[in-house]
Amino acid sequence: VTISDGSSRVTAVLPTGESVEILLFGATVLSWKDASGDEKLWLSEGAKLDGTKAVRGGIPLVFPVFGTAPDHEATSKLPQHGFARNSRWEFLGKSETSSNSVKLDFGLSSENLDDAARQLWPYKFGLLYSVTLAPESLSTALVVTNEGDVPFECQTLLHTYFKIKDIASVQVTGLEDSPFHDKVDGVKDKTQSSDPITFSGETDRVYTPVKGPGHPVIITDGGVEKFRVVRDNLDDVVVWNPWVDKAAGMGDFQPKDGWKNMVCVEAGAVSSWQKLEKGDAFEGAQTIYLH
Ligand code: TA6
Repeated sequence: VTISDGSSRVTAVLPTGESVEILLFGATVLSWKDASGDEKLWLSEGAKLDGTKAVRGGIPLVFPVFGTAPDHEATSKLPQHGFARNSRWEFLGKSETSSNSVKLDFGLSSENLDDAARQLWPYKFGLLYSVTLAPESLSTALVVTNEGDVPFECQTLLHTYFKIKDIASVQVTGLEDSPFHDKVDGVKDKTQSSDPITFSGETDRVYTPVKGPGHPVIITDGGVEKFRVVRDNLDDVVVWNPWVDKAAGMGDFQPKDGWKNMVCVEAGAVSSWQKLEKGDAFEGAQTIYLH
């Protein structure tokens, strides 16, 4: 395994050719390629990679709040999706889990936060984010610890942008019969039918899958299975495609018809608040298996 630890990015390449690239800003996975060099994640051509804005694409990290929470006092002043994706993380090093897989660790603590963010959310915390690359899978895991004396509540989510050929022929299965909050029309208590999810317009749904985190959520493209997402301790799955108008409205979303080539399936703990007492830890993870 070769690691190149640059000033702003870390890249790992397995002996069999698979690779992953992480931007220290936001500990954002920018790229994940299979052995043949085929890119698995969607990254906007307009994504800011200079730290001026959260990355549009790859796997941005959402913490300590999903979206905005105006009625949740402690996080009501935070920017959308919190500050983890907008902060500079430290590369803590690698551990080779085998001769042909590697785990890269990244850290962010309240000491690393800029004053503005610390003012908006004055809790002492530690985040440890691990990215594990193996020949047929990519895992990302976040451990949140309360390092202060004051309890806090948080939400966390792995905002994965999957690269697909054509959204019109994509199906997502594994969420059948599950309750969801539809953020497009605001209806909070819908239930998915026994059919797969298909896409014919803006889609923005927070599911709590009835079969639990161990049951795979599968993304097929043109009838071919491309990705299988298995979760650990992340009880919710957000499914998002901005479609034409919302893509047009995001300055960093390029090309403008790129919505046809991406789908977000996001593992998270966002439908309620995780309360961490002094010294408590919360861990949530996803493993994405290829084909
Ligand atoms: O995960 C879906 C979502 O919450 C959408 O509502 C949309 O806002 C998306 O995240 C992107 O949010 P961002 O702040 O990155 O533009």
